[in-house]
Amino acid sequence: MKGPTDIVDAVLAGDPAAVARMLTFVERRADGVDEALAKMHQHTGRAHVLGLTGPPGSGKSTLVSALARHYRDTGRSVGVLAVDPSSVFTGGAILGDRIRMSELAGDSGVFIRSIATRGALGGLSRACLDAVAVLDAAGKDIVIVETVGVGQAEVDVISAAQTVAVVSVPGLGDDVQAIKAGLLEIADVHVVNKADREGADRTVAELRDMLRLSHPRPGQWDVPIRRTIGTTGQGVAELAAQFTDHLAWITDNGERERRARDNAATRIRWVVEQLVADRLRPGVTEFDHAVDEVTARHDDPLSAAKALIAGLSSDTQEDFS
Ligand SMILES: Nc1nc2c(ncn2[C@@H]2O[C@H](COP(=O)(O)OP(=O)(O)O)[C@@H](O)[C@H]2O)c(=O)[nH]1
Ligand SMILES: [Mg+2]
Repeated sequence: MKGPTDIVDAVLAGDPAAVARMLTFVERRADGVDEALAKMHQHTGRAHVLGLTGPPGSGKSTLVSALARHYRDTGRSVGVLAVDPSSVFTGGAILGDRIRMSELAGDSGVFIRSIATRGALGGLSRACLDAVAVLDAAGKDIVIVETVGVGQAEVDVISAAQTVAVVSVPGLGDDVQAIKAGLLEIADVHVVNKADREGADRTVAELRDMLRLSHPRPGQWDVPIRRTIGTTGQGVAELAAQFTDHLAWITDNGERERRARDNAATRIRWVVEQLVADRLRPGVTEFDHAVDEVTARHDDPLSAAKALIAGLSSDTQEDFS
């Protein structure tokens, strides 16, 4: 049975079966997955990572399919990650997404995967960031992450994207849903999907008012509002062009570098926490000794922890050999 490090070369070569397996390893946090990610790291940072978020039913999956088709038509390879917590309750959403996206399934230039929020060991955000890294390393030009815009984990996930699109639809009540959900701050591009429906003008106007209130300071990105019809693909090429403009803008003004640094910091902290937790746990001689000392009041938890961490520095090296 091949482990994560055995299939790194195949992933880097873009082999879809290897990519699928690596993503399963990532989801399960299989042994060796951090070593595999370490090997792939230098091959990442090339993809344009798009985050697409908005309420359930707003047409995100439909838009993702239309975007994927557009990118394929213009010769670019695409990876899609659908993070859909609603599947926890209905069991149906992921299946629905799969069927809708299966029209692209015969194309090896498109790789589509759902990440089950309940199955992701080690946290959803980590599984998702690592999965993005795998698709990036596999040579996908564009990686699209679809999430329902609820909860901190989803916001964390989407913040890892270089360009975040927030999808709204007309006629879901008086207020634009994105405003209610607190998604306004994270939008680089607003999408009003289902523009074929009544009320699209009003939704655009409401968003425009909101954006005017938070009007950009000089030198800030001016968040555009795009109308789309996901089912026909209308407006999708223009939306993709907007994403490209945004990437160019963040590249020029240093924001891309800043997001990359945030991302690197998050990943390092995850691994640091894990390495420490793995080495300092019951069953490890030094740790058990510290437990004895603290229990007997010969030592206190803070001093014991500091001593244990100080003792680590000499021998953590072996983990990376
Ligand atoms: N009328 C109309 N329906 C759309 C449009 N985009 C998507 N839909 C429909 O909206 C429903 C929900 O779409 P889906 O992509 O699953 O939404 P998601 O939950 O945000 O991923 C589906 O029945 C789509 O066919 C659109 O632009 N106009
Ligand atoms: Mg969906």
